[in-house]
Amino acid sequence: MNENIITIERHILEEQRRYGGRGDFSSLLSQIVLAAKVVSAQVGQAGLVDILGAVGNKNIQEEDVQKLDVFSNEIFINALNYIGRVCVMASEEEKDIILIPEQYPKGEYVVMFDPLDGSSNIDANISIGTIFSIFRRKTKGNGDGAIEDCLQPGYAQYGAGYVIYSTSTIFVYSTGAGVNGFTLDPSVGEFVLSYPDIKIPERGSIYSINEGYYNYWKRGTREYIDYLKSERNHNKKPYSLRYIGSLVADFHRTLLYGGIFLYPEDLRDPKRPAGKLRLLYEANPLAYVVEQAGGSASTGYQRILNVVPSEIHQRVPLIIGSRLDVEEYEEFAKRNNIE
Ligand code: AHM
Ligand code: MG
Repeated sequence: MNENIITIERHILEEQRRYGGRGDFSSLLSQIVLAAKVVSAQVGQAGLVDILGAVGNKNIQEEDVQKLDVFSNEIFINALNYIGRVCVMASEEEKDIILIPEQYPKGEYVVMFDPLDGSSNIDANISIGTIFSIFRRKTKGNGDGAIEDCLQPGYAQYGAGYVIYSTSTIFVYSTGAGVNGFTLDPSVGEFVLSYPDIKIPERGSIYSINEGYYNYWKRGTREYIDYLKSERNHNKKPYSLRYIGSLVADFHRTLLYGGIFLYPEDLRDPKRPAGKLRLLYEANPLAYVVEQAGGSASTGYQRILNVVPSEIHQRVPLIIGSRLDVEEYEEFAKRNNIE
């Protein structure tokens, strides 16, 4: 094998050597990689579901065909629950925290994930993704973890990343020493380093937001988007709009090309003023990655990683991307509460 090829397993091992340790964190990451490969294989088959059997029906082998987000959720739970490295998990797909079954040992780490984000896009063959976030436990001992292990602020993350299932499957992660991206080589079933040490440009020229909600946005957000579309902005020409509506895909483009992604608070639904995205499974891990790449993530008023969660499915406005673009939005957000 060519010694210049860096597989993700080799990368995980080299990081472990650099930091020392018993390899618990490495084996946890390796299980996440394994789950991502299984989900990737299944996502690749998604277009055949209509031919082999519709969701909720039996497929041609008379097996139940599961919805892909339910399937992915189970894959991630099953990959992590028996390895003895995790004490509790939380998933966007599950109402309550997920405890490790009694028969398995409990470990030091807490894992939170969105197993298949953007799954409503599957039928249109649009990219979707998995997002994950890892903390160390706060509760003492080596028994079950608890909700307080899950409700830690994002700056305490030990590692985070995402997988994008697209023309290729790409695994991007950070453990606090930069961000690296790996592309799955399906012929050998390995992720190989393809985007070493990713850095996001300081400023971009693309904005990404669901502009259909313009009339529900607060004043600062409306004025900011008007400004980006004008020639008054820093680039002296209108920003381009790109919105896939699949967070991992919109984020991945923003990370590579620079610019800003926004899912701001809006006045659509008084019961849901903080937008749509979830702090624990979406905002925190992506905020960790973007900061490791030199970018920023904000609610508009504070750094995402400083938000102290009060419940596991908490929503939060997410403004994320190039540092100077996010800082500029924060200036406009000061006018958000002016009618
Ligand atoms: P999901 O978790 O139900 O899949 O929804 C999250 C998705 C994100 O991928 C995307 O950024 C957002 O919903 C798009 O929402 P909207 O259609 O309101 O623009
Ligand atoms: Mg989601």
